[in-house]
Amino acid sequence: MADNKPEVAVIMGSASDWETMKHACEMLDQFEVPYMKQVISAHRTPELMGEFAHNARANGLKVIIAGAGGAAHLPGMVAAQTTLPVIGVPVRSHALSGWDSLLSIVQMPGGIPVATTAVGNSGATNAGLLAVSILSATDERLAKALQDYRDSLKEKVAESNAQLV
Ligand code: RP5
Repeated sequence: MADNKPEVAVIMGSASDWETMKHACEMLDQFEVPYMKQVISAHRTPELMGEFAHNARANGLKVIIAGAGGAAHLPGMVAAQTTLPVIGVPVRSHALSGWDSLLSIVQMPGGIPVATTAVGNSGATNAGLLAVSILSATDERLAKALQDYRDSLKEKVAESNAQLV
């Protein structure tokens, strides 16, 4: 749900991360949360990253989802420059299957938190859901929508028994 007043930013180090990060956007679309999406590279566009992070709260953002692969410093470097919650998504890399991305993002030294998800598509999906969950602390509509979503997962499990033939 692209909007003039996004509450969530979905940023990624490269357009090559989009195939993964689109799953976060799909969840935000599903819950009708306004968001923006942008390629911001920690090493190719460090000034843009700093400007984005420094202005994020003043620009009305409430949660930042940052996906990156390899030496994945984008989530940590953004978290270092904003007090907004940052969710890091480790994108699966070619060389090390995402181990490098995961360890780069998850091992933040104490003081600057990054909430790290699983590697890849599931992680991006959960990043979208976690952003919704954070917003739901002060948004009744989202709290109810999340409960409905959980109930639908429960129903799917019950229905899946019919496949055991
Ligand atoms: C990181 O390097 C990006 O997050 C991406 O996952 C990885 C490879 O980038 P490209 O070479 O595909 O642009 O910065």
